[in-house]
Amino acid sequence: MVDGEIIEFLAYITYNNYFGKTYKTFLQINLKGNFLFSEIWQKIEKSKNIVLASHKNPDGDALGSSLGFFNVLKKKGINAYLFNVTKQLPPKFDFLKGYDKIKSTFPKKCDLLIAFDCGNFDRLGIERGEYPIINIDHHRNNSMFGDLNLVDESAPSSSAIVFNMLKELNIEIGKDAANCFYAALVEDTGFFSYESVNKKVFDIASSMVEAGAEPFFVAKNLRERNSLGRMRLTALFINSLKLYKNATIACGIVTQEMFKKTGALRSDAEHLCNLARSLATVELSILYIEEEDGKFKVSLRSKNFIDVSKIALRFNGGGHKRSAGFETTEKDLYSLTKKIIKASGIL
Ligand SMILES: [Mn+2]
Repeated sequence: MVDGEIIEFLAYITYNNYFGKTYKTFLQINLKGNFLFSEIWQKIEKSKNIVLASHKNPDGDALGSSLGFFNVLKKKGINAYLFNVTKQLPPKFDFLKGYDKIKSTFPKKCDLLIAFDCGNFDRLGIERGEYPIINIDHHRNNSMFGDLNLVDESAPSSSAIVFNMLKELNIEIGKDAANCFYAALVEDTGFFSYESVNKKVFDIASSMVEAGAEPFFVAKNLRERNSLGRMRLTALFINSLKLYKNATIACGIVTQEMFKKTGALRSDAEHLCNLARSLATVELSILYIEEEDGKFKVSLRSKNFIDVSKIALRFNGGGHKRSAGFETTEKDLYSLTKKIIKASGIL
């Protein structure tokens, strides 16, 4: 072999990452020793029409990780297109720089798609095109739909993975991006209250603040700007709650009619499943949201021991141990609830 010659081959790679577990990915390794991070960055530098995409009905992590990355690229003079299929984005995140640039139409030109916080390709809400895909995510059972998959289910947020990669690559982050990454982190950890929170999470939060993130600015914007519609929707949801199995299971619904009645937005329903779980006796919380097309989005939350990602997987969904979900065309919610309870193992 000639010195410096690059031999590329496809391999299944695992190696230790920041959070102590392993990345599993198919990627091309070359004998010069460039691994996933630099592989990703090289692809970005070679591409002309980069699309940054996140899952439909995006949460703070989906928006924060993609917007943060957008701001970093912008600082580097690299232009990217922000895409999310959802027409009405949650206004809660409108303080994040670049929010107003997110488009719900897929651009005509794309030679690289980067998916953020997306457990499988379907959640992007688009048809698969000819372009290569980089998949950056932390969901359990990620389907590894990318050509490069930076997937770490032990990471507290997708933004933590992105932030860590940028630090490793010595790329300047800046205040705007740091605020996006930090907002994503606090949203996905329930402001540092979930099971996933450990010293490393605080370390990464601290290093985001070092990079310019402003905790008070982010908290104020995320927590002190609720609409009256959201509060009224919460009231209707609480009235819909039913408890089963000695009040260890809570089940509630949000219908299209309830959205209309209260003027609440789709994103105003996102907190309700956690709210039902907060009842002292509840281990499993189930939330049905009726979508505009008549389908139901089913959200699942557990408190101590049920792995809801496994339940969601049975219904072709996914998520995390304590937070997961799926979509269904089933109209008989009573029998669906029975099936979920059966799958949960609480008898
Ligand atoms: Mn996430």
